[in-house]
Amino acid sequence: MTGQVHIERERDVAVLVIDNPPVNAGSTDVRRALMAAIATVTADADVKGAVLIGAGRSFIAGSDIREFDLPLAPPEMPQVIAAIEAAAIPFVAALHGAALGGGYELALGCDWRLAAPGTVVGLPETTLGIIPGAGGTQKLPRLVGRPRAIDLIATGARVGADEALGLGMIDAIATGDLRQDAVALAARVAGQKRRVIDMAVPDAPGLDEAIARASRRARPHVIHAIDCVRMAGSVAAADGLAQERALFQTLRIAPEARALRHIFFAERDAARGHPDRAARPLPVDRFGVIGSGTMGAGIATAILLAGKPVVLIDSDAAALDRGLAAITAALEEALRRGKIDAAKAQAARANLTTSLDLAALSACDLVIEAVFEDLDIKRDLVARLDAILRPDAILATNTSYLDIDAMAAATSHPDRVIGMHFFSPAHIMKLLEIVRAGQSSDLAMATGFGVARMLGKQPVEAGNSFGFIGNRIYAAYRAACEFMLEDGALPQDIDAALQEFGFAMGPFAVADLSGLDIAWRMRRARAHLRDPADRYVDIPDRLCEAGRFGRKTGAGYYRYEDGKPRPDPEVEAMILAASRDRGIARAPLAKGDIPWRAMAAIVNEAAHVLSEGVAIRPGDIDVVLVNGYGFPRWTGGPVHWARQQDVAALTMACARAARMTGPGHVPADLKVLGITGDHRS
Ligand code: 3H9
Repeated sequence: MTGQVHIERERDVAVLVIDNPPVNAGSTDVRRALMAAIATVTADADVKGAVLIGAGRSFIAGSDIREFDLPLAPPEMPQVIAAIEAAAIPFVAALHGAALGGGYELALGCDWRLAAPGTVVGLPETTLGIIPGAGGTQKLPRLVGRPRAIDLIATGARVGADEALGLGMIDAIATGDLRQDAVALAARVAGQKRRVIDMAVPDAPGLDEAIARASRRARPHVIHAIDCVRMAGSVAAADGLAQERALFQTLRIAPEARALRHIFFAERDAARGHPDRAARPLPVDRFGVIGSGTMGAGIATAILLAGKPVVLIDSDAAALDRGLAAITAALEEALRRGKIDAAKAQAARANLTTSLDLAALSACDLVIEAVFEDLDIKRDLVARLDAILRPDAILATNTSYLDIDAMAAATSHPDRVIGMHFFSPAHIMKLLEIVRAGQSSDLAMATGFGVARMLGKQPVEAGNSFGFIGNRIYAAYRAACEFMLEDGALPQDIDAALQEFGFAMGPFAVADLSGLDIAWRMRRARAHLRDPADRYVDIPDRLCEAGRFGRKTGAGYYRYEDGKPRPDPEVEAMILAASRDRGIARAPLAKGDIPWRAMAAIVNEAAHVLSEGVAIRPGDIDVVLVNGYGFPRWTGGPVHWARQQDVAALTMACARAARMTGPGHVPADLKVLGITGDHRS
């Protein structure tokens, strides 16, 4: 044994077992141990071949990205790979679990690649703001051609074993025991070397198209990755490898890669929920969903796609039929896109039961209600479920805003009530806020997190506050954008500036897409709760009064022609009138002011959300905004972004954002978010 690599012998084949739980990340210690083990086996004249294999659940999930903020200690991965390539004996990479990034590059340094069924291989570095740094951009094109290599590297695709075999990324899939098959292969090819780096880059059609596809809206590091792949085969191999490595080293410590690493770890932290929670999730096999509208049908689809049975309930037969049609269409789409195979699609359809009668939920382990967003309707439903659900069943509400304590008070098991706030379309969007109401038990919360994992969602724990984490912060952001409308900007100015900042869409394009009428209805229902001293922008009300509900009516903040948004002079006139009626002298906003004001509102609200305990970690806020609200991932989320700004300027902007909202709004203490000025990179 050499540190984290054990050497075992199977006759004249040496098996190097990499053992660095949980995922065998390629840390400095692993690289050192590998280097020493390679030296040992290559110095042993009795060893005719070697197998590299991972202990535990993976081959190597990639380089240890926790080490990426610091200078990398020797030996670096390219040196380890060079030692394998220089060896006289063949090396077989025996892959299982994940062989990603540096792990797959290590496999590309071996002479043969054998994978267990279910292995995932690929070069996901671009998702972390970097490019492959140990030969990936130079070797993958030699196996799959440059166009396909560009597609795979630019998207960071994780490729299943069958597809990888078809593409040539691996040589074979093990039919028996992976280790034994790999040892047999190494013995069979004793004396042969087959270095990928020595192979020619095959001519493959479609290079220009692949470059165009991958370059669309690409971040700068992706463009670097494309350039490296283009270089493969057209420069000497050593030069290609050296250029790739130099770029990797520069990108690794750049702000964007740091931000993406932050969000990588924040997502994993968030998925744990409250750190003090000891309860283990209850097993959930039978699900019920009440309400077959857009959300209910989407949630039912998500459950079916995870291979679990669902009972879908609606009190209205026509609505139930519509829900069923939506689910059938979503499953067909998943089949068409290759997300499931025909057998899984058929099993999913067979797993769906519909009923008009709540009594059909009596055997369910978890029931998610997604009925109309009205507290009285929900309370009445919850009360009726008391007599139907098993006393140990968990009841989750998919409300976006309503008070879950008020709902839980209608049942005799309030400890079993939690919020599960899905995002639309629920079978596609990854974010899932798991909401802890006043009496939610640890068991119910742990079960909510367990279910989120089962559904492949990104869970984040939230407290029971109006709008939870995401909608509450988004409301502050939208309000700040509406203030800017009144102060001098037009929807298209604000949308363009925020898109340029990195948002997937501007707030007014988003509002048009989701429909202005829903928020209008809610504003009217809650009008009595509004502080009359708060600044209230009535432009959205004016739009709704004019029948402009957004895309679905062909007009909202924009006019839609052939589905495309166009600035509308009628809207401009309404906005000018609104400013005039409030006595506001409009003045154009500087371009940089728009994102700055919007971000100050977000950061201020985020700090309130954290100090009130609605979010339990600053990083959870980043995870919510990035996964549910189109916030640019490459900034690391609003909190990480805020930590890179000038503290005094941001503090002033946040105070101004609070002041502008109304006298009842106070500037938050940004220190709770860790905004101290020490994080700037
Ligand atoms: C790279 O390789 C660059 C090279 O080109 C450079 C060459 C020199 N580092 O996700 P999970 C931790 S860049 C450090 O919950 P799953 C993770 O934080 C890398 N830690 O499990 C968690 O820790 P904790 C390219 C890592 O089963 C634990 O492992 N590779 C790394 O749901 C379990 O993770 C990638 O981008 C890492 N690389 O998913 C792959 N990976 O328990 C990144 C994981 O303390 N990893 N951890 O919270 C993944 O995609 C998933 O972790 C994986 C397992 C699919 C492997």
